[in-house]
Amino acid sequence: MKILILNGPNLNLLGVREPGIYGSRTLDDILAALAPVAASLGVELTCLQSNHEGVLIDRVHQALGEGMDGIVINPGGLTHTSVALRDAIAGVGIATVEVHLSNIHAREEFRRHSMIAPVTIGQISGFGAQGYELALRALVGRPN
Ligand code: CA2
Repeated sequence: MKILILNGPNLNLLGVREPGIYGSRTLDDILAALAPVAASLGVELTCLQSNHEGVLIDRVHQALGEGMDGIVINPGGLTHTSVALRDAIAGVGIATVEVHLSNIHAREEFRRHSMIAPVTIGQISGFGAQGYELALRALVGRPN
């Protein structure tokens, strides 16, 4: 299986600022910890973080041509605003799991709504870095 791990705007700041909300691990730390899990599941990971909506959308489109089997995405703030990213995920039809480090349903009102969730197979929110591993296992283990 080939799975794309996408991280959206500002997630490059993980571990550098706001450790109280998002933890003290950097995105590189989180992705490095995911590598042995992926290997044990026989999954090939491709990872991208971008602060640009269009770059994320282009990467989702590219995933279709590459025959990706699934996408794990933390869309960052685009979660709550991006019709375009939602349309891209719906358009390619690749099974996608949405991940959030924090519990978006326990935070400000504007974070409680996700534009992305309705076009995913599920959302994992509030389990910190472990959420990426849970998402990976959910994609690999999902019934066809
Ligand atoms: O909880 C999550 O994973 C979020 O996707 C993180 C986004 C936020 O807009 C979503 O509502 C929930 C923010 C990512 C920004 O991460 C930072 C990390 C360190 C310092 C500043 C921002």
